[in-house]
Amino acid sequence: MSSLFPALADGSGERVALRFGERSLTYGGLAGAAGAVAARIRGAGRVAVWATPELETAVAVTGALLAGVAAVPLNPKSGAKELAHIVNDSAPDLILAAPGAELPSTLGDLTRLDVDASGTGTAPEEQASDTAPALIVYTSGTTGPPKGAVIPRRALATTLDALADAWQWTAEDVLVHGLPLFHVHGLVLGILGPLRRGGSVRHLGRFSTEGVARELNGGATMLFGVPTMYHRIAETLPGDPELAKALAGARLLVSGSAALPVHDHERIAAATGRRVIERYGMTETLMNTSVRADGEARAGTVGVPLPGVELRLVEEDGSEVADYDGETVGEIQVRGPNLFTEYLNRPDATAAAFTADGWFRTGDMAVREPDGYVRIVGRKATDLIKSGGYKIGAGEIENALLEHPGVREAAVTGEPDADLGERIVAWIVPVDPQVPPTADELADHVAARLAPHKRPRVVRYLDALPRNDMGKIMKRALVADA
Ligand code: MCA
Ligand code: AMP
Repeated sequence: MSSLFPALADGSGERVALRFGERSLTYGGLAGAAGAVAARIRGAGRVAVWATPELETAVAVTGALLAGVAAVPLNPKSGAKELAHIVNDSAPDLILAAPGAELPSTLGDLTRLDVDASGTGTAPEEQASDTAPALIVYTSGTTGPPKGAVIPRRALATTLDALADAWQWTAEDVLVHGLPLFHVHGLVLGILGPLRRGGSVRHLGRFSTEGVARELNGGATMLFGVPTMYHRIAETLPGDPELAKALAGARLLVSGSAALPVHDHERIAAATGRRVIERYGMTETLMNTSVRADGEARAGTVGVPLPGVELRLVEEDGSEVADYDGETVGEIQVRGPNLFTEYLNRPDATAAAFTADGWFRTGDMAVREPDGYVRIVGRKATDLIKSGGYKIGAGEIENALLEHPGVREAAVTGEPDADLGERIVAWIVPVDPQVPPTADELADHVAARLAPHKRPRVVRYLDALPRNDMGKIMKRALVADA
């Protein structure tokens, strides 16, 4: 296939490609460092990447893509149980990490390769086919452990080019963000996006409104974030003229991974004169729709299908919603070159995710406005929680809680949270009601097993969980009781 990164090809670019804090790499430097990684891993089946928010993560993934080797980004805060599952399931040959990064014993004797950001290899010509796996990104479902979505090279190229069209994204753009690098948003859009355009990215290491203000006032042109980040910006704006000036001067402010509440849209517009635009995507589909840079930025919608993406709304009985009336709700189904190919080692789950004629069932419910704008109104599964932009399955948290010796029964729900969108609530029937495990103890327990963002933020204690005649937990009754 054609190259994913044309700007790396001549190996001599002086333009800055990546900046993480004080450290940066030009296109020439990145070609050398990623080329050295590619030479070391060529022929490997798969590589894991210890995806800390550092230069080395970007170099490692770029090197793997140059070599045509699939990369599995790992959350460096993953707990033992989640990490063991991902490593067993994806069976990488090697793990790439920044020198000095401490790797947990859960990784066993997996061979480690330290990434040298000052490496001096040569970017090889990319030879992998369009359908070859590029990334395997783990994503939660309603039950069971996370599944590895196999994302082909074709999907990366088409989604990034469709976004370039929608956002008039060019080599002149300098992106700023503080997103984690083990999910599609931060890694594919936030790192591979600028590299495919031949532009620049400045990563904040960790999100802060100060960092956003500094970089946008210092030449950055675009900001990507999850709604929690924009909510924190909206909260900070009234007392922070530097931040208001920074946002007012940006070319494009983009939110995604969850719905940005209209209230935050309006507060940001009022303080800066600028409208945040939303795009809608999924790990399995990459990006499906967006408000276009040359379109009307309408709060509460995710815009129109991106070039190459077929999108339809489907009713419960399988019939297609024909109306563009802003009212008739259907499940969003999508088809196109932006889709993943399969869930790794899960033919059952892959088959269930697609209709017989090849449409992917997103599980998101939406309506279409008369002019084609898509408005997401909810989600089919109540057991999926979106907190801080992370998708979290209630089932995996319940399983982890049940492994605590003080827990007899557990149910997990999401409830509205102004900052996180939804917060995770654990409903616990303790083994001993006199000495129930504390909320902190349960949060630590889940964080150590799964990941800190999956920890319950609230714990409520009950004598028994409400169940129907079949013994199934009635979660709606739990929420109503709160
Ligand atoms: C707290 N911490 C703990 C515990 N409690 N660690 C261990 N045990 C505990 N009990 C630590 C955390 O690890 C973290 O560490 C710190 O305390 C703060 O944690 P938390 O409160 O969770 O963080 P936050 O500041 O509230 O995070 C908000 C955030 C974050 C920055 C917005 O939620 C975030 O980065 N979200 C982005 C999610 C995302 O990228 N989603 C994309 C997937 P430390 O201090 O070391 O950090 S969706 C996607 O890709 C699709 C395609 C799409 O459409 O985009
Ligand atoms: P993930 O599986 O973590 O990739 O998250 C994908 C899910 O995030 C989608 O199925 C949607 O439910 C949600 N999502 C992403 N972007 C948006 C958006 N702009 N508005 C509402 N929901 C979104």
